[in-house]
Parts: sequence; structure tokens; C-alpha cells
Amino acid sequence: MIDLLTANTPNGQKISIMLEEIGLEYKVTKININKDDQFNPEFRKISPFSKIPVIKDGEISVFESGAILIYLGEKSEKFYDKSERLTINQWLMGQMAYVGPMLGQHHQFHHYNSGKSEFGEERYFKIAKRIYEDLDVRLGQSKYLAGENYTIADIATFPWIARHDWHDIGLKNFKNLSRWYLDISKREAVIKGYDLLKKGETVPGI
Ligand SMILES: N[C@@H](CCC(=O)N[C@@H](CS)C(=O)NCC(=O)O)C(=O)O
Repeated sequence: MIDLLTANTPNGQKISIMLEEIGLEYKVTKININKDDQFNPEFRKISPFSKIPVIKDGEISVFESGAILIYLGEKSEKFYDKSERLTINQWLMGQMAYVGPMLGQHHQFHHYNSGKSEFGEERYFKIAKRIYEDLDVRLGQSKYLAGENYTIADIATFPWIARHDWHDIGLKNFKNLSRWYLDISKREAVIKGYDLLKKGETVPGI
């Protein structure tokens, strides 16, 4: 049984979606990041940057959502096909290093703290729009980010685009990205994994 230590954020949802997709038994341990649970010394032993998500699999613990997706992809031999790894890794790293962090800043300036910094709002709005445009171009060339198959790169990216209401970029104007989003949002594992805290959270439509 895998223990998923997490919160209901996009980075947390990546892992619950993956666990639902591969059908491994898991339990969720909620880390309340609004109440500083992440700084608990016990948690810091397995999460050196004091961040969710983390998984414990017996004696093994893994932090960083990209590393967790790779670990689970290798373990289950699902959504991380050996022959496609070079391409999957590029889209996964792009999500980890660019798409997630930039959209995360856009959430901070545009959604949570609008009116506090014109520079921050403009900068991250522009970057978020570029991300939508670039993903739309890619998804005009292939069905999923890493090619014709649904992979951990899609699982990593989906929960970030699911916050599209906060982004105000207009997801429905991006034909290929919308097609990809709607396709993934219908998956049973995605619907279940999205509601990881069992609070009735539903995947947003467009
Ligand atoms: N690169 C990390 C980012 C994780 C991350 O930013 N987690 C946030 C929630 S989405 C967190 O734990 N924040 C609490 C804090 O920074 O104190 C990953 O993908 O796992």
C-alpha cells in the first residue's frame, strides 16, 4: 500500500491521478500546507524542501512530483513506455521546470493577489498565454504531449490546465489544447484522482 502525503493542489493531483490510472492501492495522508504541516520535522525527513507531494512505498520514499511519476511509471510499466522515454522526459521536464512554476506564479499575481503588482500580473499573464499557445501548437501535431499515447507528461500537465478559470486566458479559444483537456477530463481515473481528499471536487469543464 502506497502512502501519498499530499494536498489538493495541481502537484498533489498529478500523483493521485497516476495512482488511480495504474490501479495501485494507496491511502492519502493530508498535509495541511495552510497550517504549516509541511514544516513538521518528521515530514521534512522525507521532503527536504518541505513540499507536497511525497509518496512512501514500504522503505522507499520519493519527493518531487516528476520523480514520483517516473517512479510509478517504472514500477507499473504504464504511461512511461521505454521506447518513448526521451520524448516523455522532455515534456515532463518542461512541465516541472516551466509550465507548473510559471502558472503557479500567475496564480499568485492574477488570482490570489490581483492589484498588488502590475508588473507581476502582466509578466505572468503573458507567460501563461505563451504556455497555452505553445501547448496548443504541440497538441495540433500529436494527440498527446509525447506523441500518440497518454503518458505521465499529460498526467503532470493536466491538473495545471484544470485551473484554467483562474488563468483567464480563454481555454476554449485554443482548439487543440481544449480537445486534449476534454479528452483527459473524461477519464474515470482522472475524475477520481482529482477529488483526492474526497470533498466532491469535480474536474472543471471549459
Ligand atoms: N517541484 C515540486 C513543487 C511542489 C510544490 O510546490 N508544492 C506546494 C503545493 S503545490 C507546497 O508544498 N507548498 C508548501 C510550501 O511551499 O510551503 C513538485 O512538483 O513536487
